[in-house]
Amino acid sequence: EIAKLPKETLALWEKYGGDETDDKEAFQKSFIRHVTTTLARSIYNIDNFSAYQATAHSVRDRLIKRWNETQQTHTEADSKRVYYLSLEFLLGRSLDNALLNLGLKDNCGEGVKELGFAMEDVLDQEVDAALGNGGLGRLAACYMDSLATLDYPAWGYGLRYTYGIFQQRLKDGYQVEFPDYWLNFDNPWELPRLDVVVDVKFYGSVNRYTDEKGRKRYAWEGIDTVQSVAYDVPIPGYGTKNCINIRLWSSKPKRQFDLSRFNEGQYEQAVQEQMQAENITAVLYPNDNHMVGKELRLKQQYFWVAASLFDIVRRFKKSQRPWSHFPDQVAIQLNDTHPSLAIVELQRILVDLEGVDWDDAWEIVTRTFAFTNHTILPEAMERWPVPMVQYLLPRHMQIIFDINLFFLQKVEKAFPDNRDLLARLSIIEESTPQFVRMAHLAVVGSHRVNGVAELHSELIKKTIFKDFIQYYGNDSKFENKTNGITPRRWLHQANPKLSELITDTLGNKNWLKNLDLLKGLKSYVDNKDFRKRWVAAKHSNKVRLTEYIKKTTGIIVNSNALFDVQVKRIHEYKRQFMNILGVIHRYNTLKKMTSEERADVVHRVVIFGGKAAPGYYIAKLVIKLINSVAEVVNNDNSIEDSLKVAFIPDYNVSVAEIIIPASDISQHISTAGTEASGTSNMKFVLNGGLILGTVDGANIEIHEEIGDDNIFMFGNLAHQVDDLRHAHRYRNVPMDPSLQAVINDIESGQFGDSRIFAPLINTLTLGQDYYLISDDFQSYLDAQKLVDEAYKDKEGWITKSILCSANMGKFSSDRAIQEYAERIWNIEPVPVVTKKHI
Ligand code: F55
Repeated sequence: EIAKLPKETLALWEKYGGDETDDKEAFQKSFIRHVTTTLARSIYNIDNFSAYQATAHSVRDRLIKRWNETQQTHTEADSKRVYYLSLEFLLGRSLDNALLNLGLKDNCGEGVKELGFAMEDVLDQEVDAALGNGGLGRLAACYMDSLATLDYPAWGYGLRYTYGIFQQRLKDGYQVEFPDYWLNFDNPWELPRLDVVVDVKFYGSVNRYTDEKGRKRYAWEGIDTVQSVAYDVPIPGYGTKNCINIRLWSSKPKRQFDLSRFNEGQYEQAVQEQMQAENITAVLYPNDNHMVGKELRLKQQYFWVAASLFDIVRRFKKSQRPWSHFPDQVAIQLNDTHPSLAIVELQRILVDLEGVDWDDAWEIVTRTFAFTNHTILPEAMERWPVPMVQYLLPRHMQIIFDINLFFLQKVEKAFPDNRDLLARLSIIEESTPQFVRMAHLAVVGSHRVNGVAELHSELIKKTIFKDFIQYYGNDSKFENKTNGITPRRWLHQANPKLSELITDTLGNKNWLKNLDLLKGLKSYVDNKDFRKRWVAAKHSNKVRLTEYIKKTTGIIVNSNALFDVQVKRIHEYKRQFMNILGVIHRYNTLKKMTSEERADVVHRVVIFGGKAAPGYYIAKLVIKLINSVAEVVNNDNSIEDSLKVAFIPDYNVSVAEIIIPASDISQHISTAGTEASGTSNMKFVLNGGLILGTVDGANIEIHEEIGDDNIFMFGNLAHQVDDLRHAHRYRNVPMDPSLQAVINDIESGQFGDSRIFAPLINTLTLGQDYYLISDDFQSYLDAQKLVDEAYKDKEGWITKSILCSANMGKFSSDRAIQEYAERIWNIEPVPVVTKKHI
């Protein structure tokens, strides 16, 4: 109680609190203080890494102040909050982003320079926070940036993995994985909240009893308790004081040791319990778009969901409102099905612990949750064996059965005697053993379900959720929310030259908060000086990438060549295989040409990057093939540097920031209907790179925004896929002749021992070409030809590049978040008022 403090005490707080101002001198003072106290070093032994740490800690001090003010403001306002539950937050580096968003960049840059360091080198010391696989995790990070920037009272909840996504190295052209022990050198971007601890139970049994009102009640007696400790990651908004929080949970044993066992000399068992608890948040599962049914993964999910809901409910209870107000105070967004147990956990809290009647509780639950689907690939659908759920979470399993029963009873009423419909809609798959279909649970437990691009949102209604449409109707529950990306990181930070040009041209930085303003660039498309600076920015990004390629692969490429990029997780549906097959076709075409003929062709550098899941054999073979082709092509002097191939190792957020601004063409060539949205496609085009893509995901909407002249689209359409697959399965479809020629080249040993690649080639033959490479190959080669032709017209290409960027306003994550806020969460911004330091 501040009011009860003596005047003198208050005066001291006012006098000495909050001296971390934003001017250069104050920054330098804190830098030196952190070198000497936090790091226990001095001017005599400080290197770039210490300079990074001192800078980071100085920025952290200022972040924490804003974070505190934000939390106080939100507590006082006590308005509705949104909670974004995501098992992955792929944040990347934080220092540059914090400097930019706090408006400290210039003062800090100068301050650091005067103290003897180059800011670029300092920024380069930071290790990525890589707590995610790919698109889904990076989307969560972009959304947190926009939530903060738009002043929304929002929280993220996730897990603090000790090991993020593995580091990728290459040996003999093969991927090898190394652990990503990112916390090795302390993490200045987290605030350990060792006092915020939640007990999470597992296993045990369920007891039935009659309560004082004579109602049948159930109580779960868990036997294995693990502690969940909060680590808070502040996320500053751009051009606002708002600084929101991502709360990451870390597991630790409830008791340090089982002392009785320890005393009995059973040291190993005593330590084992401790290790099992710590195991829960040890490692991020490295699969994207693929489900692995390991019990530890299910434990991760419940551990995270239980701690997060305890926290959310505790916060709600402070305001002493009735439970019926819960959905007016709390919106919870489920990032894919990974947190679907939250639906069950909230129902359990309300019914078992708070004594709310089942139907009232279920109304509260369904009004609270909304669910985002990111894929329709069958192998990615989460299904958990009923016996596993029963053993780990016996009460939750009962509740799932009850949720299902009451749901199916309603369906039965609407569609009497339609048993097939009931079976198809059921949350339980009636196989042996039975499975819990997490996507069905998420749909039934949410008031809104959204896909992540227009085509994808239509497809989910026709495929995986078709039967739900029959029951709920077409327009009630299912919506589209096309993904977005934050222009702060993906243009301003990653491409400072282009950003500066845009700001100079438009006269201010307002475009960073309102990306639609980029269309103002269109009137400069013929301005000579503007075009010159545009090209110069692109070229300097290509030079930067050229140096990076040399440093990481030893391959020397020409920065004047066309840079053709495909960087994303390696997956059969994304068809990096088709890309490298196209490269082989190009190579052998070039080899057949005379020197004079070759003088006319556009020189290309084909750049690949991306990780394969460690257990994904075919994806790993694709990496090997790319490197084998690169080896041959790059060392063949006969083609006179007209083609180079580079696989950049360890693709991650920071590497993306170097690659994306340097591309001329990027490839987004998934089999139509398989890539839900894609988000890097947006990043490339925003940076003035063109797309070579299929009619899939957000490519379609990008095409709509930027127009026919500025994109290269090819291939079969989503509605044709089923028929084509059917044909491959039951008829003898001859392979496309150009593709057959390329396959023959590989099999002839042109790229080394061809036996290595047999399983990969078999996917096209024995595997019935499930991803339809043969069907799209000719149209792909034709589109590549058009790219070459267009690139020869230098001036025409510059125009395309400018118009690409200028028309990308729609794909800001600010637009996406505003749509979620208005249509799904029903939340309002809460601007942060600057508090005094008391
Ligand atoms: C990770 C773990 C599991 Cl169990 C399943 C999926 C993933 C995952 O990483 N998915 C993912 O990244 N999906 C992607 O989401 C993006 C954001 O919506 C989309 O743009 C992209 O199309 C989709 O593949």
